[in-house]
Amino acid sequence: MQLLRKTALALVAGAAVASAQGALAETVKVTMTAMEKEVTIDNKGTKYPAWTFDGAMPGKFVRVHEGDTVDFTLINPPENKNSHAMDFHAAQVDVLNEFAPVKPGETKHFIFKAKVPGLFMYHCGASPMVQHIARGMYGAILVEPKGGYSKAYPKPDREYILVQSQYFPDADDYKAMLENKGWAGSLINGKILHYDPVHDPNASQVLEAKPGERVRIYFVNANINMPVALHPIAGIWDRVYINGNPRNTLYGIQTYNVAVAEADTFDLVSPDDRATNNAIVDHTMGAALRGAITVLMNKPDADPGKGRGSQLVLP
Ligand SMILES: [Cu+2]
Repeated sequence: MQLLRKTALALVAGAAVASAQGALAETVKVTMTAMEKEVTIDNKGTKYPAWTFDGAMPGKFVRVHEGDTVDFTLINPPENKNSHAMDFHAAQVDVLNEFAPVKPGETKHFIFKAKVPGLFMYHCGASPMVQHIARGMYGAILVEPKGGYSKAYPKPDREYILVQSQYFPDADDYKAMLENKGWAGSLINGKILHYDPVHDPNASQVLEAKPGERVRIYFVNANINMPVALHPIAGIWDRVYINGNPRNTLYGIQTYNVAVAEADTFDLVSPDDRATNNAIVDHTMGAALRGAITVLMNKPDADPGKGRGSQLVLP
């Protein structure tokens, strides 16, 4: 009787541990539909024949936790003309299997475990890949570290996602894209000077925070050929988490070079005793002046919703 009771207790204890672990690691279902569809690439309404995930350029922001299983489905509807694919940089799988192209009318399903924390790019890998990325099939996936926030990775007051890419007006000339010829714009979250009313009177959005708040920028370089020299004008990056992983932290950085297909996380803390503005730029001047400038206003009456909840990617 005594032995039976001990065994039962051990089983209960074992089940409790198992369910605690189960509660921590989740399966996150993510479904995307490849859509060949026109989008707007600037603040005045210029149209572009994009290829997209779910009709938006960049595709939606995916946020999971280290240890989660991502259960992914890519739908390529029959009305599309091209094969498409999904390549999550956060996955460790088989390029010839999970990342294989999906023909129009077909659907692909795969799962992967997000084992490495950080910020990662995702993109379409169908051929010619240069064209599928240049036409808009890219986005960001954040794998939050298992330990959560800590001294090494403080909780931010605001979070924003910025994805930079190159705009090639001739959407069919993928050879020019390969040679970096004819790129006419730098897109931030899909638009030239998206959040810069200083240089574009048609821009209506800026990032906002209160003075002294810790603003976390999740930055993805989805360019075709060019690294990004990310610099916060009138500020200094308090921290740069290389690949978005708190184990790779740099402090007090003016400019950080983000390689093509790299994603890094940047913390900026403005002075707490006055209102200020920063311009987050690709200091590569040809890219900045083609559209890679983003204004961050640090002011006491900052919109409380911006950089929180559903407003991490501003429209
Ligand atoms: Cu594609």
